[in-house]
Amino acid sequence: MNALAAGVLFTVMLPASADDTRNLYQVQCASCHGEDRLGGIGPALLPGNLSRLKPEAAEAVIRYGRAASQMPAFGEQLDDSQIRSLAEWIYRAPEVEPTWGRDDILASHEVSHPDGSLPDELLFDADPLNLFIVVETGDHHASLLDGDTFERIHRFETRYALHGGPKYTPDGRHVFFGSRDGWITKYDIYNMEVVAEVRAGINMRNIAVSADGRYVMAANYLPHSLVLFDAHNLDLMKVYPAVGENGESSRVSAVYAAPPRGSFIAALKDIEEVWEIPWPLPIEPVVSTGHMATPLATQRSHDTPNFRVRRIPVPDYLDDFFFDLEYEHVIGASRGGDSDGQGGMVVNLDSGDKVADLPLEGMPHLGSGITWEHEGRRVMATPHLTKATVSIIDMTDWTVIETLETDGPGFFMRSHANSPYVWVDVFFGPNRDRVHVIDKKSLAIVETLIPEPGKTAAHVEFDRYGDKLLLSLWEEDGAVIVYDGDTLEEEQRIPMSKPSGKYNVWNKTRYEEGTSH
Ligand code: DHE
Repeated sequence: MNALAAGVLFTVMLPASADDTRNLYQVQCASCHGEDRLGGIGPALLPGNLSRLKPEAAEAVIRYGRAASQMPAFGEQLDDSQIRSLAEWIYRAPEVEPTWGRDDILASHEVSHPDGSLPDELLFDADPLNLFIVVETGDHHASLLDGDTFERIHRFETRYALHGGPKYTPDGRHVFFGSRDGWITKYDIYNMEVVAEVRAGINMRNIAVSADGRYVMAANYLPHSLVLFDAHNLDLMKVYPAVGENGESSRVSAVYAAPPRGSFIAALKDIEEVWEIPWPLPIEPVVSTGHMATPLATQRSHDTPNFRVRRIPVPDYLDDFFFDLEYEHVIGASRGGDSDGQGGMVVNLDSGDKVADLPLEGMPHLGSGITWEHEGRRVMATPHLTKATVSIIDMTDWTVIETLETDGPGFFMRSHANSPYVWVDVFFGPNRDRVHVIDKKSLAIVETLIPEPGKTAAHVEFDRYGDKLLLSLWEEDGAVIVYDGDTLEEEQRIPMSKPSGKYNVWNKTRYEEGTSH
């Protein structure tokens, strides 16, 4: 071996020093995971957040990237020793243990327009129940669109890296945004003003708003907590440390409002428990369409005091989940910690019993599942994050009745009660520019659209009538495309900066079939 080759070999084998690794982390990882590993667009990289990920699996994620996330593969850029040292680095205890408690939350709280201080009339002329909010992740803005004309009414700056669906109050006047770095922003749509903000955590998953619009719950990865706010001015009400019956603490996978139960439902990522937290029931139902028509007060099936946690033990961790229309069952999937999903299960939320296993390989993305009536039975469909299929499940007996082959793994599915079609994107792989249209009757793919060759097309949302729909060209110089829901013809393009999710006020506040809740 010549000296040069020996030198190269020596360099490769030499373990990186702490300073090298610190620098490497700052150059390669910090822009997404935060300079202090506290999270940003990517999750926090601290021992408490990595308890379900083995160090070998962390190396594999650095080398090959992570499916269904923005985490790219570094195998081409970094050599083995660099990857190993980075993987070791992220399991080291941080120099200063990050905390975000009551005092930090209170200190971050700002109310620019106290509840009731702004006029009650809209400042623009549009149907307030057919508006869309479009989140533009490219330059951290949101656009307010008229759902009848598709004119942009307003464009405004948001917090950095919003994630998950913004949540509306039932009257559609206010919307709450959640950012990955823990900020909750309350925005008055009628007056087009931010009215209050608070930081609930360091690394937040999502937020939920109670069906009466009076409470906001935030789910955090870091710290391990749920945080309850009064929705009027985002005043802090309660911090729930996410600690299981066994004393171990956990990240919170996500929290959702379950209107027919009058409660928040949260799944814990590192503990085999689901939590139910009831809010005080109003006398009358707030929303009176579809499955929401039954008076709420008659529906609570247990007597847990308001805002107290009811623990529901489950047979596996729940990373991703979905509910049936009555919110009687949670349909959950564990991602197995090491990235490949093992399948799903159905758990009765009252008894806590597992009622079915779902044979769904390839990481079903249940969070974007949707349901519709098919031949007198309710079915649900879910894309898979690591497999080019869509699974359709009969919700009466939980059997898989159809598996559709797609052009690549998908992320989001969407429909509307008035639409004959279901839309599913191809989010991963070489066919990211394609979107499939599935016929709800024949359960077959009837059309594959390529709105712009080579550009990612993803995430659909219908208008309140199910007539038109919006599709994102998910690029920095992207656009939202308006389609006719029946002819599937493109009608209009509205330029946007990496538009991600789109959220129609009517569909969200009425918990319309076919959309995310
Ligand atoms: Fe999301 C919703 C979890 C990665 C864009 N995503 C959600 C929700 C959860 C979730 C639990 C429901 C929250 C809600 O609406 O209240 N997302 C996860 C993950 O675990 C995952 C796979 C890894 C992670 O890093 O968190 C993940 N998500 C992404 C992305 O990489 C996406 C494509 C880009 C981004 O902005 O980070 C992304 N997620 C979205 C969007 C929604 C969402 C646009 C809302 C969809 C809707 O229609 O309601």
